[in-house]
Amino acid sequence: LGQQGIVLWFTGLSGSGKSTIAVEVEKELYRRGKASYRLDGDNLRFGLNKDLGFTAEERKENIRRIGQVAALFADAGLITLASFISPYKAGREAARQAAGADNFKEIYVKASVETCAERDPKGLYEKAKNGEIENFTGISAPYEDPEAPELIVDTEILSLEKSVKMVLDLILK
Ligand code: GGZ
Repeated sequence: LGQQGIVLWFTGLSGSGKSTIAVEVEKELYRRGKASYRLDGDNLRFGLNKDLGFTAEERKENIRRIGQVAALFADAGLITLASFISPYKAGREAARQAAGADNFKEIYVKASVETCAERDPKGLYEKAKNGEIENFTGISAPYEDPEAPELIVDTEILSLEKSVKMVLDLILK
C-alpha cells in the first residue's frame, strides 16, 4: 500500500463517543486516500468474540484477541481504528506491545460517568442502575483511566468536528 500501518486505539466509557469519532475519522481518511479499517463491537462481538460476555475475564480475552487482530491489520499497512471500552490498563498495554509501540496511539475518549449516563443513547446506564445489566462499566465494573495516552479527547468540551481534527492531527502531521 506504500503506507505504514498504525493502530488508533480508542478507549473510554460506553457513551463517551469512541465509535462516533472513529466513524468520522475513518470517513476523513478515506477522503484523503488512506486505507483504513475500523474494528468495533459490531464486527467483533458478533463474530470472532461471540463466545464472550462482560465479566472481567471475558473482557480481558475480548481485548487480547482484538489487540492481536488490530496488530495484524496494521501489519498489512492499514490505519486500524479500534473502538472498545478496554477498561484495563494491562490489556491496552498488551495491545500496544502487539502492534509495536511506535505503531500504536492510545486515544482516551474522556467523559465522566455522570455525563455518559445522562446521554445514555441506548438506555444501558438506566438498566445497569436498575440491576438489569450486570458488570456495567462505570456503574458496577471498573474503568482504569489511561495514564499516558498519546491523546485525550474530552467530549464534554469538544465538538465532534474538533475531536475528529485532533485525531487526524495526531497521525497526519
Ligand atoms: C459495558 C456493555 C455491557 C456491560 C453491553 N458493560 O455503548 P455500547 O453498548 O454500544 O458499547 C458497549 C459495548 C462494550 O463492549 P466492548 O467490547 O467495547 O467492551 S470491553 O472492551 O470492556 O470488552 C455497550 C455494550 O457493549 N455493553 N453490556 N456490562 N458495556
